[in-house]
Formats: sequence, C-alpha cells, structure tokens
Amino acid sequence: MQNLPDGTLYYPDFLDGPAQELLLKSIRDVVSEAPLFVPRMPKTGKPMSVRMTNCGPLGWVTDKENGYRYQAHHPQTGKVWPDIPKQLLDIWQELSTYSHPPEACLVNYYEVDAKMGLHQDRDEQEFDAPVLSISLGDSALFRIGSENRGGKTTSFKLNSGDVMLLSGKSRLAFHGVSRIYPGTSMLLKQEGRINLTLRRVTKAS
Ligand code: MD3
Ligand code: FE
Repeated sequence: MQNLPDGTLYYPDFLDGPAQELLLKSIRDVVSEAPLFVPRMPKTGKPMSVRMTNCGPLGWVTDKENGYRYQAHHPQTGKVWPDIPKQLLDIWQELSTYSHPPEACLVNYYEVDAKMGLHQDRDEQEFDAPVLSISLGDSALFRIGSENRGGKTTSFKLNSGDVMLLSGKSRLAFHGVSRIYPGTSMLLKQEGRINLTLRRVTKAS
C-alpha cells in the first residue's frame, strides 16, 4: 500500500463475502436494538451527515449541549448499548495485539452523500490501544494525514470487507471520509456504507 502513515496496517478484503454477510446480520440486530441517531456538533448543534449507533459497554455520542463523549446509554432510548458481536471481538483478538477487549464499537452509516470531515479521535483515555476499522457496503474515499492539521494527506479507497488497524503515530492522525461511491457493493440492500470502529476507551488497570 502507498505511503500509509507509520502505524497504519491495512488488510484489504480481510472479510470474505460470507463473513461480511454474517457481520451485517449482527449489525442489523444492533441497529434494531439501538437505532441510528443523528449526531450533532458541540455548541452549534449542526447535524453531521453520518448517522451513528454503538455496541459495547460504552458508546460515542455528541450533541449541542454536552459535546463529544462516551456514555453507557443510547441518547434516545436511554438503554444500555447492545453487546459487541463475538465475530468482532474475535477480529480484535486476532489483529489488535492489545491484551484487553474493546469497550466501544461505533457504527457509522453513510448515505451516498454523507462525508466525514478531517478530525482526530481523542475522546478516549487510552491512546496506546489501537483503533480497528471495518468497512461494509459501498466503497469510500478515505483520507489520512499526520498528527498536525494541515500536513499532507494521502487518500485511498476503502472497500467492503477491508480492515484497517491504527496504532502508534497513526492513532492520532487526522483522517476523514471525502466521498462514497454508490453502486460499488451489493452487500447492503440499499446504497450506502457502514463503518465499524472498535475502540478501547478507558485505561486498562
Ligand atoms: C485514523 N471513521 O469513526 S474509519 C471515526 O470510515 C472515523 O467511518 C471513518 O473516522 C469511517 O472516527 C474512518 C478509519 C479510521 C478510524 C479511526 C481512526 C481511521 C483512524 C482513528 C485514528 C486514526
Ligand atoms: Fe475518526
């Protein structure tokens, strides 16, 4: 792979078709228990174009009043998040080299016109743990740079079944999703893309 930042491991086609189908089934169950919500920017309340939900003991949420944070409950139902599917815990075990399980799995759903601007993920207490990302459905153009905003970035496509592990220097790299390519996968019943990120949130004792 071309010029990935140090610490980025990219596993194209890590999940085969049947594994993607199985994972998608579990994610459908997660979404029916914990419906997708519209995340809103801190202070302005501007809606993001991506819809989200979570599974695991903690989930990432954001709203106008309280901003970015992890919490144990769905912002609308008030229920605890569903469990992380076993298939995902096994992938974390296989690839992460981190000796504790993930605490959060953020589920991002992109309709074809959704994007995610360049940002850093720094709402976790533990940056020593990697972030593991899994793509399902239509392909996306993913952009990643360095720890400094305004540094040079490289872009590449993430396809259904691809897995990426961000550790070390790349863990605090700026990154985002510039566009979705409709009609590039038959996995989902509609156009769009799902991204799953497995994360450690608290420091393991
Ligand atoms: C690099 N998600 O949820 S996944 C996010 O495709 C997020 O939905 C994007 O950025 C998506 O925060 C990108 C790849 C990814 C995930 C987490 C990272 C790259 C990362 C954390 C640090 C550095
Ligand atoms: Fe991110």
